[in-house]
Amino acid sequence: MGVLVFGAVIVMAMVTTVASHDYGDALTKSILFFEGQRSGKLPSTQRMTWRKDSGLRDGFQIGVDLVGGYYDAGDNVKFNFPNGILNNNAGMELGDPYGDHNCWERPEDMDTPRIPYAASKQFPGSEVSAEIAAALAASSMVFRSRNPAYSARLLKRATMVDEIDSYFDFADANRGSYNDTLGPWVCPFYCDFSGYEDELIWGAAWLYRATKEPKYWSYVEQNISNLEKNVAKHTDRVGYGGGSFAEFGWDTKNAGINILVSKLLLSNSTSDAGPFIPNADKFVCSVLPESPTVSVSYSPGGLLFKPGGSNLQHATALSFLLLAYARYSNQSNREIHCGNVVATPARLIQLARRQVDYILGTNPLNMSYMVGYGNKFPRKIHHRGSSLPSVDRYPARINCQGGTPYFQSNDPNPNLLTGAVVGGPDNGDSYSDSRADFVHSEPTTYINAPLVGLLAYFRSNPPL
Ligand SMILES: *[C@@H]1O[C@H](CO)[C@@H](O)[C@H](O)[C@H]1NC(C)=O
Ligand SMILES: *[C@@H]1O[C@H](CO)[C@@H](O)[C@H](O)[C@H]1NC(C)=O
Ligand SMILES: *[C@@H]1O[C@H](CO)[C@@H](O)[C@H](O)[C@H]1NC(C)=O
Ligand SMILES: *[C@@H]1O[C@H](CO)[C@@H](O)[C@H](O)[C@H]1NC(C)=O
Ligand SMILES: CC(=O)N[C@H]1CO[C@H](CO)[C@@H](O)[C@@H]1O
Repeated sequence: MGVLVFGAVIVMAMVTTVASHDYGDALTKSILFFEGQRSGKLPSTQRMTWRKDSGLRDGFQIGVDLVGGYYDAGDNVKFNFPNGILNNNAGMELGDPYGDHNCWERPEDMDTPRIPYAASKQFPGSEVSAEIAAALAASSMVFRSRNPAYSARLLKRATMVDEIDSYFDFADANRGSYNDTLGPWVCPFYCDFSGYEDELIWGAAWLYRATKEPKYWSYVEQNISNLEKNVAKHTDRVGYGGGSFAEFGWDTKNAGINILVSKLLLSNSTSDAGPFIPNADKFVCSVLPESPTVSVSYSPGGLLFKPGGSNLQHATALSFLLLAYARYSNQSNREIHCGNVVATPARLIQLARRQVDYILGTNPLNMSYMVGYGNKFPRKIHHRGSSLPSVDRYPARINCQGGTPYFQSNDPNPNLLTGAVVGGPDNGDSYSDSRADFVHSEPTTYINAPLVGLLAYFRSNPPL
């Protein structure tokens, strides 16, 4: 009897594991990850306690306080383009990426030059400034009901900043790419291949949603056709069969713009769809596996693949858009047609959930790609802080080259960067768990960011 009950419990547990994931647990962890990426003075509420204060003099050499913000990935540079996170002024990047990448050092010990790069009239960086405006506008909406004062402050920063009139106006008035301004300081790290025009429209679209000011809507409407004329420029220098409408990530915003604007148009039957809804539909058809115009690929185990490094950034970012568009389409009762194939909102949500489940362990290796979720997950992630002993355990400084033995070690990382999602498996569903293989083993803020949104949805809308 005892054995039977025990057996039944095991079978039930197995069924539960296969059928669904603990999205709430994964959501909590996906947010916790960002605490491990924090730079500057850590708050007293810091839960990832193996991390300590770092970069406490960032910006001081130019007399500006640039302390704080986030490290974008497994290194100690604050690249602001993929993060879109405000420090002060129009900070574009902080750190010397070459010096930093040549060292394997804890952020708490780093001693490579902390060079600040800020956008100005002479040194434009429209994509970074416009991305910051978009991030501020979107965040102001998130905090509007819970913390109206903070929300108002965020919006004010997007639309009105110190000596700069507004991040958006500054980006638009001083047009130029940070790619040209900073050259080798951002390329090959975060080269902007798609230009800054998409970020200007993206910034205007978010500002329109946050403020409802007609000038931002005019900006979107008047410039979108130029944007769509540009043939897809390639992310990470890798050729790709999709069009501009199929691109979405830290560089190219096109699909995000179309879906964001579609939400406004779908809820307003009097307005003209313009190029937005048709292009949003084309995006869906480029992702749906059964679509005749699919341009992404899928591994045998079902994971979405697109050219370019850190593949899970594509799986999370595109799934997030599919989910958002499915919900807008459902609210307005429409289906998407890809040739003869009909994409219902339910099908798009199912596809997005399939990607999330794959990441959490429903895959041929039964491996979760989120550190600390499930019992089989990456142990040797490409992340300096996670792989070196913590300051608590080893208070003495570990210098630039002093970290090399830890990088080369076959031991698992001593510090769990809980919630970090790595670049992921190869397109044959294999994963080597190698610290040196950064394309697959490095976590990044832009893999996790869209995943937070997906997990929040699946946490409150579990599968039937
Ligand atoms: C950014 O710089 C890289 C390297 O010089 C170049 O290949 C790329 O085309 C540039 N992007 C744009 C939009 O000009
Ligand atoms: C709906 O669209 C029309 C035409 O574009 C516009 O004048 C109107 O303000 C929109 N209504 C809402 C509620 O957004
Ligand atoms: C789709 O819309 C229906 C009717 O408005 C609603 O009941 C349902 O919850 C929606 N489904 C999703 C997945 O949003
Ligand atoms: C993954 O889990 C399934 C179901 O429990 C099992 O049949 C399979 O052998 C496992 N695969 C690996 C590689 O562990
Ligand atoms: C980046 C860009 O081309 N912006 C244009 C958007 O539309 C306005 C109004 O037509 C133009 O003044 C901008 O130059």
